[in-house]
Amino acid sequence: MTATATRAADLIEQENRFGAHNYHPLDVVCTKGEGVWLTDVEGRRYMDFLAAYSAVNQGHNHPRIAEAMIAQVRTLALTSRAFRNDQFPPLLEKLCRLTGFDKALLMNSGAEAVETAIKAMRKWAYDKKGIEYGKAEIVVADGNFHGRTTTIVGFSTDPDSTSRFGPFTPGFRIVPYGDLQAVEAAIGPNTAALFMEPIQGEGGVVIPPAGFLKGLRALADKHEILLVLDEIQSGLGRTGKLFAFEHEGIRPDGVTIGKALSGGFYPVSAFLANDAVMDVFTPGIHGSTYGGNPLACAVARAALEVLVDEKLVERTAELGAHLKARLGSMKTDKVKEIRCIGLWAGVELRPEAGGARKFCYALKERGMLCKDTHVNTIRLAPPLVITKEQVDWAVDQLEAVLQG
Ligand code: IF1
Repeated sequence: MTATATRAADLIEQENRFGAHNYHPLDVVCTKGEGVWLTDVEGRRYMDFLAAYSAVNQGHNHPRIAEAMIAQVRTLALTSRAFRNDQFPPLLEKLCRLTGFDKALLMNSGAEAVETAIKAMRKWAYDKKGIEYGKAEIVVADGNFHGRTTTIVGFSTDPDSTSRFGPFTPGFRIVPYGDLQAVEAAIGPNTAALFMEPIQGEGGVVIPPAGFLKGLRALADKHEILLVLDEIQSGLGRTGKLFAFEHEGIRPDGVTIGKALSGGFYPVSAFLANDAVMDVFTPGIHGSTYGGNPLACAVARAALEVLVDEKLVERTAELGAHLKARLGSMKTDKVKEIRCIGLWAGVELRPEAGGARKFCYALKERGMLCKDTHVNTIRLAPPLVITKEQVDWAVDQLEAVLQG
């Protein structure tokens, strides 16, 4: 095996030989991306219906973001926050003006934004709410996915995530997702905050009952605790709104974003909040070497500009309604339930269908890439630049494999 191996089988063997086996990917070796398309090393083209878990909402290798990245990388890539840089302030202002939050704190991966939110919720509880130090509790939902750090997987209910990685961080109360009574029952004198996804992605695009987010807001207000939402996957257009929480006309006290914040070019994440929460952070108590670096900021600014200038949120609302209608009229006896919001769908199959993965393989043969989740669900999440004709083509392929 040499480093110049080109055929897919050689690359897969090389990966298996030298890489940790912490994933089980579909055997498609991608080498090029453009818009909704991925091309593999054998020159086959696929329509990407995963969009890197919503990181490439703007489409693969968007030329405008690529230009911004190349220009910045040739100028200045990293200073660390020990010094200031000229790309950071304009991104902060753009983020705050676009989202309506007072302040932004920049990190890299989604998990780091979530860790930042956890620190903010706890410190707010001690500094502002007067909870006894070390006692703060955060109410979270079962079926959640918030990342892979040891603290975050400690409040996961997915046995794959928690795997034998304990002992875990205390201070989390897990309640059934969508159950407001259970949320209220879990709130006690030491509760700092409610922290959830407004729609659960890994759960298979689980949309909570109508009124759930509104109810969370009301409970947080009643008990004078924070409501913080993880919009790392649901945010920045995926559901046909900039944020999923807008569907219920509420505003959380803080939100985590990541993924599409860089359009897939670079890991950029952020915790956004109002001053009353963000001012718990004082110099030296939190940060990251790469957080807010000039390259990340230039890329994120371009990625946000593309989202706005190409009206991707509005497009998604329109095309999402079309996708939902088309999925709903598929002729197949294999589907148990379809959950769809914006350009995001979980097609849950009946257990008798034999699992979602074989259908993902069949779709790959037809030139469409998507990912199964929780055994029986095919998850659909194309780049938001997809056209109506492409949506139609994709649903035709899905219907065909589900009839087979
Ligand atoms: C993997 C899932 C998606 C997220 C939310 C935080 C993070 C994520 C709501 C952490 C990350 C990813 C990570 C990816 C698979 C993926 C995923 F299936 F596992 F749940 F998208 F659906 N909050 N989601 O969805 O962000 O630290 O990864 O940047 O392979 O682990 P990160």
